[in-house]
Amino acid sequence: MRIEEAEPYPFAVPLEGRVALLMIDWQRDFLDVGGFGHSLGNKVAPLRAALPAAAAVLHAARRAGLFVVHTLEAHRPDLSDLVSAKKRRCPAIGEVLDGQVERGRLLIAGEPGNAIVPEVAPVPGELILHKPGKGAFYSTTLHTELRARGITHLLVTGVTTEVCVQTTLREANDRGYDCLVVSDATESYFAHFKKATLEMVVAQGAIVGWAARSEAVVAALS
Ligand code: TIU
Repeated sequence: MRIEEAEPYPFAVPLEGRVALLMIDWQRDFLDVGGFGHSLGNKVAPLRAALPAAAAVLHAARRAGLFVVHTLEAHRPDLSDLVSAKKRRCPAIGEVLDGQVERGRLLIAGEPGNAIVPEVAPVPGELILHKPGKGAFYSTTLHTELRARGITHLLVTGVTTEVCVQTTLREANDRGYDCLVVSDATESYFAHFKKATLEMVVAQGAIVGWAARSEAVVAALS
């Protein structure tokens, strides 16, 4: 697989390499009005703009037989995996917002807000990983799951660009994966943070990884 149009230079997977797709935190907690992201004071609507591109890459990855991983920022109902510093700075985690009973507790596994939105919902055979941090490798089995399948390269979509996506890219990069973020399949509550993140990922000769638009990724997978 080779994505010629990638920045800062073509993203090439050698014959002995294997690619997986990471779908980061496409959960209602971040996309819905009344969810966790909204509770932090963010306008959530812009995040949905990245869903068509994320869905296109997901469908292309399935057709190509890639291993697909969906992550959720999700804490255990007893909050035993919620560090006190995170709770102190995000007190809404684990709470039910006033007047939002039907949404359940924020950022908790199994609650309505923790559902992946239908546009990119998992299908049987895809791995769903709950993560208590922003990065998908911290306190999860992701590295083990990828290594067990010989994965060397990652395509990454998700929200938000500068928080969970960037943290995961950096964690993956340090573990030896070559990563490409799909630039129109990720979004932030802050347009300038998205732009800056994509720039810093590909800077200095792909110091963290590569970026390319979904059309180029879908074409390379076809
Ligand atoms: N707040 C914010 O931008 N993001 C998060 O808290 N988590 C993820 O990015 N998934």
